[in-house]
This record gives sequence, structure tokens and C-alpha cells, in this order.
Amino acid sequence: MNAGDRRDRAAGLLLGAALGDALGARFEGMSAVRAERLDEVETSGEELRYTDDTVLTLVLAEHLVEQEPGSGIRSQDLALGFARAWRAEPGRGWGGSIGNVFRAVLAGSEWSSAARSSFGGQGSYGNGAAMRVSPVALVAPTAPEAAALGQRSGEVTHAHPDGSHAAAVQACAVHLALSTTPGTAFDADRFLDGVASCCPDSRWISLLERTRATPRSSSPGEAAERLGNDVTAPGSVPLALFAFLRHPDSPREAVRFAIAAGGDTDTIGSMAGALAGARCGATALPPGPLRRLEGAARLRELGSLLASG
Ligand code: RVK
Ligand code: MG
Ligand code: MG
Repeated sequence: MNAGDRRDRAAGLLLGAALGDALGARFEGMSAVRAERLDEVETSGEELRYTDDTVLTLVLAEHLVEQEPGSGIRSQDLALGFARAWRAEPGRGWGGSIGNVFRAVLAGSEWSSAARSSFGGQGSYGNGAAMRVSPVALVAPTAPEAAALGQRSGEVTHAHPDGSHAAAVQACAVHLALSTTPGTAFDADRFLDGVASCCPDSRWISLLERTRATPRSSSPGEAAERLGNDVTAPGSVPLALFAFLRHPDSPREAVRFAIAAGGDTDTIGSMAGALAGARCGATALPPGPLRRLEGAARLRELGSLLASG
């Protein structure tokens, strides 16, 4: 891949994630979303404002830009960056309990004890670690290294293994999507085998197998019925992967499928958008919505910086 293509794929990854978030945000919590409602949002003249998913993706991307290549993540600094962004923008539609973790970090707690402080000491298995993880795929040399970096970035707030392992799975999947060649046949089984080889535990292996076994012809509603569409990590990452498998060559269709399934539409749309944007690049994103996307210039710039780092 030449440098221009790599920059386009990096921009596609970040812009696809933000576009899925901003489009899906209009429908969060609905049981299903009709195509006409999606058409309206895609074509209206309004700015497409993103939510917490993109706020935290931006923090992680900025953190990675500041790092020496290959030096990983500074967990306490990253936790503080997330917490400051939460404090600065309380109206971005945050998860129900994540504020307790951020409050503890801002009060001086070490990240690991802050992350363990929620849900009676078990930590969160919300999808917040997976929804923000995609930038790590731009700096990790291999998919297993992306998974390891995703895990580390996830556990700074999500101590429950279901929450942090989801970040490893999504990071690995985005890395693999980046390494596919757009315009050539997409091998879904090979892709899922690659994700499974990075899977940190048997729970995620079985969630991936359920994703593989879901008929590719399923409607959004049928896919949500089988795979879930809620704010938990195990109840949302599989549906985002499925939306990508269903439409690997169209970020617009992958995101629309994810949103049409209802539930946690911003986050599932965002994770599907990161995957399809990584494979197809920014040039494949729908130009109208992209022009109206909040923060698009900075996301594109961060993509370039991370792609050339
Ligand atoms: C609103 C029981 C648990 C749990 C545990 C459930 C934003 C809770 C974004 C909690 C994303 C929710 C999403 C979210 C990101 C998690 N026991 N229930 N151990 N762990 N839950 O609060 O950043 O939309 O119902 O940690 O992961 O757009 O409220 O936040 O959709 O998952 O929130 O988990 O959420 P949190 P998060
Ligand atoms: Mg959100
Ligand atoms: Mg959400």
C-alpha cells in the first residue's frame, strides 16, 4: 500500500467511526430504524454531532500521536485524558456509570483502582472500551499487537474482562480490516479466523462463532435478535462485526445496517463504521454526511499523523 492509500484508509477508519456515531446518535435506544428515517438524517442540512464514542476516540488518537513509536500507552495519562474530556463535555451522552470511574481518576486515584471501583468491584463490561479503540490499529504493527494495545487501552476504565477483552477484539478486527484489499473479494471466514486468533478468551471465541453462524442474509432485526444490540460489550461488538461482514465494501451500508438494528445505534454504528472505513478508505465514505460531520478536519489530520508515524 502506498503512503496516500495508507492515509486514506487511516482517515476512513477515524471518519467512519465518527460518522457511524453521529448518524446513529439520532436513533439511540429505538427498537428499529426505518430506512426513510436514515435517509432524512443523511440528507438534512444539519451538522452531524458526535457523542462520547468519538470524544474518547479523539483522546486515544491524540495520546497515540504524542507517544514515541512503539512505546505503547501511558495508562494513568490516558485515564486522565478520558476523564478530563468527560468533565469538559458532560452533554455527550455518556454511559450510566462511567462517570464514577472518571470522577475517581480526577480525584487522584490510580487508574486500576478507579476502574475496579464500579459495579461492586467487578468493573464495567459496557462497550465504552471497544467503541473508542480503533486508533490503536494504526500504530500496532500486527493484529495480535493491536489486540494487546487495545486491551491495555480498555482496561484503564473497564476492569471487567468482558469490557476490556472487547477492546482487544475490536482493535484486532480493525487492524485486519486495514490489511484487506478493497475491491477484491472479502473472505469473511478468513477474517473471523484472524479475529479469533487474537481472542483473549473462550467467551469471545464463542461470541465470534455465533457471529459466523448468523445467516449472512439476516435482516438487521434478525441479526440483533441473535447477537444483541445493547450497551454491553458482548451485546454490541458481535453485531458491529456482522454489519461489516454483511457490507464489507460499503461503509455507508455497513453503518446503515448497524443503525437499522436499533438499540445502541451510535456505538454499533461507530464500530461498524471504523471497520468498513478501514477497509474502504475515506474516499468511499458518503460525501454529503461527511461534509456535515463535526470534527472531520481534525479526525482526518489525526489519521494522517498516525498513518505516517
Ligand atoms: C449512553 C451490570 C453493567 C456492568 C456490570 C451496563 C454511551 C450498565 C455510549 C452501564 C455507549 C452500561 C455506552 C454502560 C458506553 C456495564 N454489571 N451492568 N458489571 N458493566 N454495565 O457505564 O462507557 O451511551 O447498564 O461503564 O462502557 O454511546 O450503565 O459506560 O453506548 O453497561 O454509553 O457501561 O458505556 P458504563 P460505557
Ligand atoms: Mg455515544
Ligand atoms: Mg452508544
